[in-house]
Amino acid sequence: MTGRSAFVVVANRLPVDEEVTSDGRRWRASPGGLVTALSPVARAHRGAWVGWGGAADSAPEPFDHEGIRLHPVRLSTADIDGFYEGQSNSTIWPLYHDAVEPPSYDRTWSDAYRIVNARFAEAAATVAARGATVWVHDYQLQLVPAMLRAKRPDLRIGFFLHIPFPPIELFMQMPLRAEILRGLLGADLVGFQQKLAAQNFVRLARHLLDLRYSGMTIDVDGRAVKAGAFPISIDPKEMERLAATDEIRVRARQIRTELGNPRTLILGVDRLDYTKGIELRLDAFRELLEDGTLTVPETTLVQVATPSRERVEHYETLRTRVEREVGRINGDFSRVGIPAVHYLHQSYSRAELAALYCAADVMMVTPLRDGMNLVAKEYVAARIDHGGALVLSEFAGAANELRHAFLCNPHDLDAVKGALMQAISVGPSDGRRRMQIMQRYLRTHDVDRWGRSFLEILQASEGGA
Ligand code: GDG
Repeated sequence: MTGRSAFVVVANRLPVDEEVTSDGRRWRASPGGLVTALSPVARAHRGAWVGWGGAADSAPEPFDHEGIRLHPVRLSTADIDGFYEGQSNSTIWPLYHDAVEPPSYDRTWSDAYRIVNARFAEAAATVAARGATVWVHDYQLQLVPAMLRAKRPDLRIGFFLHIPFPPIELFMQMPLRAEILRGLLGADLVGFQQKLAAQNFVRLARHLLDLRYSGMTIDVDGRAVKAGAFPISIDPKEMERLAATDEIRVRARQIRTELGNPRTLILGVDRLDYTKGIELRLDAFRELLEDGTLTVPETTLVQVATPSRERVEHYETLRTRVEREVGRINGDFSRVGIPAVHYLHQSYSRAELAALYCAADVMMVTPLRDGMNLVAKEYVAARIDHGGALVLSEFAGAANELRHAFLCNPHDLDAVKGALMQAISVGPSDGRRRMQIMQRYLRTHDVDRWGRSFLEILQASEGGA
């Protein structure tokens, strides 16, 4: 078993993107919640990472990247269509997010999902040392735990779902429902962002497979499978450090100047995804401009919408809707040289994101449903000046922890407008107090603690044979 790893992460994507250019191949760190959260944990364990490199039909030999041994898995163009864009992002993603867009079902996607999950399980089985701990991630790989256990009963297997886990009534829509549930039950520990999600899971095990549970432990043919809530977090020190540099301070001031020094700068940073509530945020802003509560140029909205899943139909139509609405607001309310909304369909460096966080008076995080939402936590961590205010949807997992944000129901437009206006007009001492309380919370509930608490409970589980 030499060369195999005692700790293995299995995730759809490697923590890097492969770019195939005319000069050959190069790797760059990829954005996204999972990578941001997991790289430090994998590095601390000197682990291996099994995942897809991001380019079709390419799987180079394993290589080391920033202290982690990376094992690329090959996905063909057909796999990407059926497994990734189909079953993962057109069926499971919308279904698990309360079906805020209707999920699509297609038998060929289910087949592709099985085949690709088996490939990941095979790769993990090859990479893991005897008795190793394997941590499988997210909705694309829910069949992997059981497939891996069948091949390697000696392993200790954990699974963490980064997105919500739906209530029984919704989950029951899924054609692959029993297979997915059995797949997850192949793990020793199944982790969720929220307690409610973990409860949905154990109840589903009884409802669908007639399994008994006691507390949060399910009896699967004599094997104990634990479920639990492990709210993910960030490394707040990274944001604090960035925000403290002269470069970021200067850049934050420069951003405000470039925007014409508005009295109030409102910011949104999201992947361009229909779960993130970008449209309702624009609607709230438009109504406040229409009724004169807010005015341009005193107020400006900057919306960073990072390109995401562009070949999936719902995402294409969302982009059209968002861009139409931005155009409409700007047509009605911009001045020459001063747009009401700055819409940026681009990806930025961490440093530029930190500068935007530091520059913004109000951060709007208004998802219709979100497992956690790391942007909300990053914004709080970046405000080492204790300035700024956070508007946060009650339907983001982060709302259970960041109780001193201006919380709102994203399905109630008046509530969103109310929370935004409260955030804009918060007094300096109240605003400071709220930020300080949330920052103290994040310092003690960081991503290290998330990783450690999951792995401690996983190590204490029955584990492999
Ligand atoms: C899933 C769940 C859960 C965004 N734009 C850029 C960029 N980002 C970074 C942010 C943040 C991350 O991506 C986004 O994380 P979120 O948590 O907000 O959202 P998802 O991508 O949907 O993540 C979510 C998460 O997994 C972790 O479990 O919280 O609920 O949906 O870190 O800063 N990073 C860079 N450039 C960008 O343009 N560098």
